[in-house]
Amino acid sequence: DIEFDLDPRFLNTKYECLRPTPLKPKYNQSLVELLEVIEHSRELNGEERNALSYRHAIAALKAYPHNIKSYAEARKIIGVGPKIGNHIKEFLTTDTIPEAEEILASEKYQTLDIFSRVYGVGYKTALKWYRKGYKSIRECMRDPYLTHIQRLGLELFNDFQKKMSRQDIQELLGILDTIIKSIYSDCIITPVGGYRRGKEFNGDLDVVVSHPQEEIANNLLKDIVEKLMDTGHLKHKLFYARNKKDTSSELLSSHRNVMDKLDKCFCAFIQPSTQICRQVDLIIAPYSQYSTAVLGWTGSKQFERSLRNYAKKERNMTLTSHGLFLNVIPKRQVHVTSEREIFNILGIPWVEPEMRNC
Ligand code: 8DG
Ligand code: MN
Ligand code: MN
Repeated sequence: DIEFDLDPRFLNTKYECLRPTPLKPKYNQSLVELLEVIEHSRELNGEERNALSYRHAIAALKAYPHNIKSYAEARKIIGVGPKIGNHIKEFLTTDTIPEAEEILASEKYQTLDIFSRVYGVGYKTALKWYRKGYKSIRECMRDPYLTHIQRLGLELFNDFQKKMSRQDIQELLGILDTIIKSIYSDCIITPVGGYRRGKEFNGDLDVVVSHPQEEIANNLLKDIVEKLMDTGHLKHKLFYARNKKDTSSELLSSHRNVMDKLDKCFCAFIQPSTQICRQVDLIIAPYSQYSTAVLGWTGSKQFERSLRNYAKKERNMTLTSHGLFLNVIPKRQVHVTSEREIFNILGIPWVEPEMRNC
């Protein structure tokens, strides 16, 4: 057995939020890439539980401080069980993982992978189209039973596939800043999602917008969307939801993995310099929910999941985009005003957004 001294945070946790995970792992990159293929294929087959165990192992390997050298070493990592351990063993001897190679070569995987990239299409629709024998986006477009949003997703597919550089994002942010502040100059506009985590190329732009005055924040989504339509930037509303501003009951409902109840509009937005249609996700947060909304929409999805699980299982608290709550009867809200405060209350060492890439 090889000697290694490791920060226990890298090994002894199933909570990704307890350790920093960089965007580009220094070690185990090709192993991670192969495991990601298997993980994605499980997702496309609707095997969410199985996909999740791959995601835990992948996250641990991304944060691991050197290349894995043996099966025994791999198995010491929480989240690496016998199955994934064996894949790692295969990788150590053959430099690849046969199952990942098979998946990559399979026509079913290649097709489902493409279909599932269409906005609004999950694995079920992708599988349905595959079973109808469709091989390309063009063939899907001839399906007679498309919903409005599926048709839109297919039409926007080419544009949405084009990744945005940080400069593209900055262009969009500049436009949003000007337009939103022309409505209310005191709006607070915070880019979140992959851009905030430092990603070089982004599939969309996620932005949380708030305003110190509650009444203004309540109607902000409608005001912004109208203005973006007037200026011609907003081409299509992909998803639009405004929620009743009733009191605590909605705030306290905290179904796992269900969309939060913040006002939001997912927009197809024309980027002036390229005329490419970009996805911009606008999220409106009341001022009192601003810090939890920013934390909740910064991601990564796996980081968010582990934060919520940690809050629940280790602290008897509920963390959502709406706030932090103590799970006592009746539920009690813990008022927070910054991300750092949330980490402090949860007793989690501060993790920079750039290190939340699990
Ligand atoms: P990408 O766009 O560059 O591909 O990466 P990303 O920015 O990490 O992914 P994203 O799909 O745009 O999602 C950004 C974050 O938003 C993600 O980490 C989790 C969060 N998020 C959703 N949907 C929902 C939701 O319904 N509720 C909450 N609370 N958060 C959500 O994507
Ligand atoms: Mn995003
Ligand atoms: Mn998004």
